[in-house]
Amino acid sequence: MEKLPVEELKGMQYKQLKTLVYKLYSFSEFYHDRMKAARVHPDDIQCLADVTKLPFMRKSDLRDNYPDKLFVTPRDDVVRFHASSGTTGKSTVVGYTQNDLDVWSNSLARALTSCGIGRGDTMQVSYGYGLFTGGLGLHYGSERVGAAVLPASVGNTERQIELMKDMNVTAIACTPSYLLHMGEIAERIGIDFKRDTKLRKAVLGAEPWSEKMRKRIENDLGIKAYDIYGTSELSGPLCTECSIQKGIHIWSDMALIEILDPETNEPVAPGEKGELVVTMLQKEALPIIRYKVGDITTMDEEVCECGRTHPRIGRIQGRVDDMLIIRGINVFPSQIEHTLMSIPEVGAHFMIEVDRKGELDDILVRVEIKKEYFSDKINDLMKIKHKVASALRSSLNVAVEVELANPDSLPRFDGKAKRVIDRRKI
Ligand code: DLL
Repeated sequence: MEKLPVEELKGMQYKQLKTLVYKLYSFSEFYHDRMKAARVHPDDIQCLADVTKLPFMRKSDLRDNYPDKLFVTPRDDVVRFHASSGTTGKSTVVGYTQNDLDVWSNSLARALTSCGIGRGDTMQVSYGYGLFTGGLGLHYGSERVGAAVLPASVGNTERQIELMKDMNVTAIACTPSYLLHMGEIAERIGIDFKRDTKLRKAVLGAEPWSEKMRKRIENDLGIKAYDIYGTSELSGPLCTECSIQKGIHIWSDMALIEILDPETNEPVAPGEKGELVVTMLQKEALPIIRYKVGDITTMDEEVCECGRTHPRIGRIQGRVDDMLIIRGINVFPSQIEHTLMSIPEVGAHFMIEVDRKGELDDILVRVEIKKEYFSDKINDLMKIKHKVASALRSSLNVAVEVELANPDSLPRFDGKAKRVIDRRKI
């Protein structure tokens, strides 16, 4: 499958697309109405390029149909849920049939194999297990290639390093910043990754990172670092670079990708950057057609030096929206605003400051308190501060530092408010 001639792959994609569109037009009210509104009928899909006739899907569609109104299989066929941050207070929920889980694991199994990870490897999965797709996704993918999985999840870094050493871990899956953080802690406790551990490969993603960061990881820690990409709406972590490391292979039998100009929605010229738009060809519980992911990248359709014929996307170069990724968790400023505005003591103005402390992201939210709640008693102010911090923690799933500001002290904006200051350099 990975080396099928491109024309054969495209022919297969066309058949899959046609079947999917017929199915959704007939059985999903949402897609039926969307297609009607866009004046497109399944019969209009006559070739693969006709995918452009189909309407787009956005994260807001998932939010507006919270939690599971876009699911098309009977509820009893759903065997797993995951969720990621939405743009407001509500999460985006995704669901999987057993077949969806199998396809997802197979996608990762191919990907891990292409990075040289398999039987004989011990894979430490240091992505969060739970609603986030990283932990369980990599767990099942790694098991499928016969690696032994150490489901470490996140946190307790010293114990993670100790286990890594004692269990002869050879590969790790985590965010690039967490691996660098582990490196720092290891140094502090006198462990040298190169000398004292067997760790030699890492699949790193879920947040933006750069070639510079790759070099640091490879040189300082002696670990070959591969980029891994995915989003919860597409299933979770899906695809990685192969050993050639010239882009991330997106498996054509599972996903049909387009790169569009985010303003005009027209395809960009080959090799140019634009927004990634994905149609998942095999998803059952929560089908995804022309999903505007919001990530900016490029596409290369040339057959790879590794022999794989499936197209590759380049490094993610940014977002079309204002989504922040804090320690691998997606955070929308609108979500912060939503939470703050539901707290009576908080005024209308706030600022979000993002920085790197050591290797890890750090987020500070400065909020003005309303005049009537302002007090000179430290105790009263501490209570408000804790209330705000715990509300943000539970809605965003990341720890947030909170600083209370005097009424009327934070910046006001004439035009578009610029509430986010991101000082991180990657
Ligand atoms: O982050 C799934 C994942 C888990 C990917 C583990 C890789 C490894 P979400 O939480 O839905 O899913 O966040 C998806 O994270 O739209 C990108 O903006 C960003 N992202 C993911 N991988 C990369 C990467 C997971 N390799 C969002 N480089 C995506 C840059 C990435 N950004």
